[in-house]
Amino acid sequence: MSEKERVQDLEKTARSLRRSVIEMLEAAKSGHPGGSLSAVDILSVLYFHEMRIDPLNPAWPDRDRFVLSKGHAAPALYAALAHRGFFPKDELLTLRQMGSRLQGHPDMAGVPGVDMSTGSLGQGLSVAVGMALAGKMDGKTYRVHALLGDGEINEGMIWEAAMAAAHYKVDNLVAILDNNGLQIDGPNAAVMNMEPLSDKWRAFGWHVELVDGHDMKALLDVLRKLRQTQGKPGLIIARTVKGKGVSFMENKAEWHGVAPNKEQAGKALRELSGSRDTHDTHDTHDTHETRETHETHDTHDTHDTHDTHDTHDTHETLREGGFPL
Ligand SMILES: Cc1ncc(C[n+]2csc(CCOP(=O)(O)OP(=O)(O)O)c2C)c(N)n1
Repeated sequence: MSEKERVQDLEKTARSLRRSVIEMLEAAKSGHPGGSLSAVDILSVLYFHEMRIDPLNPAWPDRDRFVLSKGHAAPALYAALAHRGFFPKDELLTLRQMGSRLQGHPDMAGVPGVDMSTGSLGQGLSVAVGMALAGKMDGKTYRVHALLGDGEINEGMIWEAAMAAAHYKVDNLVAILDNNGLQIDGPNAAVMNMEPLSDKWRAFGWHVELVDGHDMKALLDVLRKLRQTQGKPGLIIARTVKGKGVSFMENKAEWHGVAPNKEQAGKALRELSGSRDTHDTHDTHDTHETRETHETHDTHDTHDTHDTHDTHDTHETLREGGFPL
C-alpha cells in the first residue's frame, strides 16, 4: 500500500468511527461528542497503523499500550477497538446501558483492548510513564501512547508525570495532546491558560512536535519520527477541532458533554456520509496494513479479524438520561 493509499484508507476509517460515535451517543442519550470527535483521527492512526496490537490477543505482553487519559472520549476509543476487531461492532450501541461493559469511561477489567481504566482526569499519564518504565526494565520493545486533553493538563499530576518521564528517559513513551482549545466550561485560555505549551513541555525535558491532528499524513510522519527519538519522552501537540466533522458541533464547548437527539444525529450522520464518502457506509475495514518498520515486531500484522456487524442494529433497552461528567 502506498503512503497515499494508506492516508485515504485512514481517512475512510476515521469517517466510519465518527459515524459510530454519533450512533452510540444518540443511542445512549448521553456522553461526550466534542472531545470524542476531536480525537478520532489520532485514534485511527494509532489503532489502524501505528500500534503493534493483536485484536485476537488483547493481553499480548509485547503489545504496544494505549492510555486514554482523557477517559471521557471513551466512545471514540470503543469505536476504534470495535472497528479494529477487539469486540463486535453491534455492541457499540450498548454504550452506557446497565449491564454493558462499555461504560461511560473505559474499564480495563471488562473491555478487550482497554489497557487502563480512566476518567478521573490527570491520572493517565502517570500510568503510561509506569508502563513505559516497566517495559524498559523488562527489556521489552513495546511502545506506550497516552492521549491527553488540553483542559486535562490543568491537573498538577500531569506535570509530576512529565517530570518523571524525562527523569527516567522513557523514550518509548509518546503523549499526544488533543489540543482542541476548549474544555468543559469554555476556552482553555479563559479557564486556565497553559500557553506557551511547547516551551513548558520542552522545559520539562520532552521532545515536542506540533502537527495538525486531523492530517493523517502529518500524524503518520510525526509518529515515525518519534520512533527515532532517543533519551526523551515525546509529546505531540495535535491541533484539533472539538466536534470535528459535524458542522454544528465544531468548536462549540456546548457540545462537550451532550448527546445528539435523533434529529441532530441524523443530520450529523448525513454530513459524515457526504458526497466525499458515499462508497464506504459501514464497510468492514479488513485490509489494514499496520506499521511495518518496527524492527522487532513479529507478524501479528494480518488483521483480518474484523467482524461484519452493522452498527445500525435495533437498539433495545436504551438508558434514559445520564449525566456526563
Ligand atoms: C479529576 C476530574 N475533574 C473533572 C472531571 C470532569 N470533566 C470531564 S471532561 C472535563 C473537561 C476536559 O477538558 P479537555 O481535557 O480539554 O477535554 P476535551 O476538550 O478534549 O474533551 C472535565 C472537567 C473529570 N473527569 N476528572
